[in-house]
Amino acid sequence: MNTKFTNAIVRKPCPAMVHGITSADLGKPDYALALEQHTNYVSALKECGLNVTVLEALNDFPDSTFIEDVALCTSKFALITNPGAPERNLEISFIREPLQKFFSVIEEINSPGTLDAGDVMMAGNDFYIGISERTNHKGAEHLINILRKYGMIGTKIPLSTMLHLKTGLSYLENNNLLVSGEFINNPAFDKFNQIVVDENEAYSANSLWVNGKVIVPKGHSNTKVQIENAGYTTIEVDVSEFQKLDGGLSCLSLRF
Ligand code: CIR
Repeated sequence: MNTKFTNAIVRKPCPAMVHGITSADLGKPDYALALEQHTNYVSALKECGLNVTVLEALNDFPDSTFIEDVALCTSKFALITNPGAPERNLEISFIREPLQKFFSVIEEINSPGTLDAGDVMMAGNDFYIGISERTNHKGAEHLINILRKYGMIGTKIPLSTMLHLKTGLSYLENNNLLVSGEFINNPAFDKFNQIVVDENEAYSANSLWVNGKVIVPKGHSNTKVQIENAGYTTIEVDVSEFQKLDGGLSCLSLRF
């Protein structure tokens, strides 16, 4: 099955993003620069052929621009998650309506299960689900049961240091997987052709395949060259202000 995306949903960053959750120690984001970078990110998605719906900023939710965490979009259904960080949990109230424009079936994860979709990596009909500080076993098992209804498979991957599964892994289609840190040599990923990300470019393990092109965070030339050597065209986008909040390229959109 060849994946092809036609749409993306993004949410503009809000001024309160400077108070977002972070472990990065890279300083506070510059809001004006973040807005500019977000615009460039949207342009890159359009360059990959996507129609992009840009949702208004949610001023009460500093991390709401990381829209990937609140929903999972598959070829058969959309799912509203139950984010594991209490200060982010209510972001889900604002995603149902935009999803309803595109999906007739919307599933959801309920408490006590928690799930951030940054912990979910789709590889065709196989979904890998990180067990993290945000996603618990109950949330992952609930998702696995939902996937099964649609003929899809979910596998749990326990995390030890990463925030989210996709902090350290990106599926580039064609059986190619970008891997870093704790995921290197994990037997769960043996079947993939692995592109191992240099430790000093670890942030670029979150790169983004969209319709044959790969968006790479600016300043990670080694990863960029490795991805190009694997046969992809790359697009560089600077997302430094989002990195300051532990967010990467995939976190900034839903693609389907
Ligand atoms: C958070 O801690 O929730 C945000 N500051 C960053 C979320 C990044 N999202 C992702 O990796 N999918």
